[in-house]
Amino acid sequence: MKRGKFIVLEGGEGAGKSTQARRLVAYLHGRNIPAILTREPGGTAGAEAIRALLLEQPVGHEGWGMRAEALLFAAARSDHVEKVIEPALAEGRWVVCDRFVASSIAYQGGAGGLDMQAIDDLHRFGSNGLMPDLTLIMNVPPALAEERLAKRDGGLSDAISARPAHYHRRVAATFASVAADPRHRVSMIDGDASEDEVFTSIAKIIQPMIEQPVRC
Ligand code: T5A
Repeated sequence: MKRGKFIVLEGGEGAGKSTQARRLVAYLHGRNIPAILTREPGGTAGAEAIRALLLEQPVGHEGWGMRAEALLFAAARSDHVEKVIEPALAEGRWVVCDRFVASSIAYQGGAGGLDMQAIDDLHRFGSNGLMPDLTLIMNVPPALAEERLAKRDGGLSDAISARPAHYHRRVAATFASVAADPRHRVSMIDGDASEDEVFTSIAKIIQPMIEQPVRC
């Protein structure tokens, strides 16, 4: 059985990741490529429960410390990789995932101040160091992302997206440095265009992966 491809969409909140991830799976299905759409944190019942712990802000909860936050993301990822991502890849299906380990590097590492080696070590322990075949980092100006999210969510935010602008500037700067790391196999995508135009850029990047024989 040929192993499937693992494609991750990354970037700041409101960059258009979920929109393009859905389109990508539909595009693959249209080419008779078996593919699943999943997300982080989440993708299994347990990881979705951890997502709620991380992102919802119950009254009286003082928030997680950065180390606890990194551990919770890594635990959710471990469950997701073991139960969903690895089995799908092994069965020859492509996996399109909305966020993965680069988000931990950007949010808990670069912006949260944790040691990058610790994030790598958690990933190696929790998820056998699984890396995507391709990471698409979607880049949009912060003001545009805010405008899109205000339109969609009416100003509501979660525990992480509500952090101050300087935190999100560090997230963006760290994503830019992830792009230079060959382990992530990054293509940068300009998200400041219509949904169709953005998807055309993504399809151009994906096309050679479809034409190449899938890695064994
Ligand atoms: N996190 C996550 C960590 O800190 N560490 C980790 O390890 C991980 C995995 C997850 C949060 O957790 C953090 C990061 C996050 O803060 P989430 O729900 O996955 O939360 O993340 P968000 O990025 O907040 O997801 P969003 O759904 O808000 O953003 P998307 O997916 O980038 O944007 P999307 O596609 O939903 O689009 C937003 C709106 O814009 C419109 C859409 O229709 C939608 O209304 N839109 C466009 N409008 C015009 N032109 C385009 N090209 C458009 N594309 C989309």
